[in-house]
Amino acid sequence: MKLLIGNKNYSSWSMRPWVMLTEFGIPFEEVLARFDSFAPDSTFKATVKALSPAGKVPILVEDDGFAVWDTLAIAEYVAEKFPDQALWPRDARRRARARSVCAEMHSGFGALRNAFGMNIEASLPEIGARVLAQDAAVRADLARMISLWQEALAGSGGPFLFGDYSIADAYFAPVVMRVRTYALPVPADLAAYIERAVAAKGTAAWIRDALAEQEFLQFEEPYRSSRD
Ligand SMILES: N[C@@H](CCC(=O)N[C@@H](CS)C(=O)NCC(=O)O)C(=O)O
Repeated sequence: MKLLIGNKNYSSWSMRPWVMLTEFGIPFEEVLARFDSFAPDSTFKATVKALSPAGKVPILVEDDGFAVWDTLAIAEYVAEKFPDQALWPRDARRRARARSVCAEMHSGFGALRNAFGMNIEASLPEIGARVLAQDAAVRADLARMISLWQEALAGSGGPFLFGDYSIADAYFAPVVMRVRTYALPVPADLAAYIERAVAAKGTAAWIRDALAEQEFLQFEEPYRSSRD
């Protein structure tokens, strides 16, 4: 299997399946479709559209060329392909909840995602404070995120959202990155989860690679004109 991804510092959607596959030790070959731009004539679009008409990363490609795109579809496909691995929680109700929060993440949190693009290398606490002070929709998204995490952890007893590491933790890994970059305030009881999430094998490996990229992409950087 190949996984087509974007730049690790910036590509939050790519991060999810990469972290999931790595965390569960599922072998795959990583293929980088570097972000030059998202314009129709960009190299990125040409590379990606050759595999999926949707034109976005991530894309999972089987050895015979069969492609699956869109993060949730990839997660479900891999979970079905490797049934011996508990990618989703084994318990039916926990699994349903894990799917609920992944779907909520997939289609929601637009204000938070727009205001705080993933940017693993950057440290922008002043932007975090300013946007939160000015934007009620972002505050509401953050409040919902906090209660979602707290409820999941209280229900499962941890150490991850639904007990053992699952797709849900991979799904929220890019949000954990944003909490760090923008120093978003989270209650003390979530700090330990964030530490565990950052230290988890897949996420730690992604962060290491993201920091090694050393690439500044202006079109992904609303708040900076260079790396500091
Ligand atoms: N719903 C898609 C979203 C994927 C997505 O938006 N990926 C971004 C990179 S993080 C992308 O390829 N953007 C290109 C574009 O918007 O043209 C998924 O879950 O995979």
